[in-house]
Amino acid sequence: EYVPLDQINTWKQSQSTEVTEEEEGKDLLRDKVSLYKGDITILEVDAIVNAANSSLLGGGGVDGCIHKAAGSCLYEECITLNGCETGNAKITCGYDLPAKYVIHTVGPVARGHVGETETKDLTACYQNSLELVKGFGLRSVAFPCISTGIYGFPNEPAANIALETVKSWVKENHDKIERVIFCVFLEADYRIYKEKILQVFQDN
Ligand code: AR6
Repeated sequence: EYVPLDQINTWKQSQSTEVTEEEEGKDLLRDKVSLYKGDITILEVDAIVNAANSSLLGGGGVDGCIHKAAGSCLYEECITLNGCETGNAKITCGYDLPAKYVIHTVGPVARGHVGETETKDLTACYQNSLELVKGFGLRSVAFPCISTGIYGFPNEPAANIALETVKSWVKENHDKIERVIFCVFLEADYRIYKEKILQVFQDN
């Protein structure tokens, strides 16, 4: 029922292209990223990221799924966090989830508009979540497409921000992270990520 990390292909593994001689033995960025389509709550990773709201007390979308799968102890711990500002992130235990931790981040309410503030806030969600991963000594993390559901951030620019922000961070923190999984839920996002991940992670 659960999907362990070693069953999630890295982006390099899922590419059909052969590894060139030049690449052989090199620690490439695309060894550290995966594109996974499906339910984030079944991933057996160190942490999954929740696209929460500022109350951190649950809601619909992926937030609702995570609270349902984690059980009421997650809600009890979330009460003690006193909410979270847009762009920030807070960590809790994973409880009944296969993931050890949940990182709750609050994406911008975009309603179709991508301006400076929305871009800055969504970037901060990915950065601050990754900083928590590092701070807690975690090695694997899965992200949903933050803000692109109920909060209405357009899918393509959101994917660009997710991929570019993760790429820069992984580059700078290479030894701190083993795997970042982009967990998409919708076919439309899968197609967008599949195309862009190739461009963004093609070379180091
Ligand atoms: N696993 C992975 N991704 C999922 C899952 C799942 N089980 N379920 C939905 N998604 P959304 P937001 C995808 O709306 O836009 C909540 O009420 C979904 O298809 O969950 O940041 C919170 O409490 C979409 O691609 O989050 C907030 O009030 C992505 O997750 C508000 O919604 C994000 O969609 C946050 O809105």
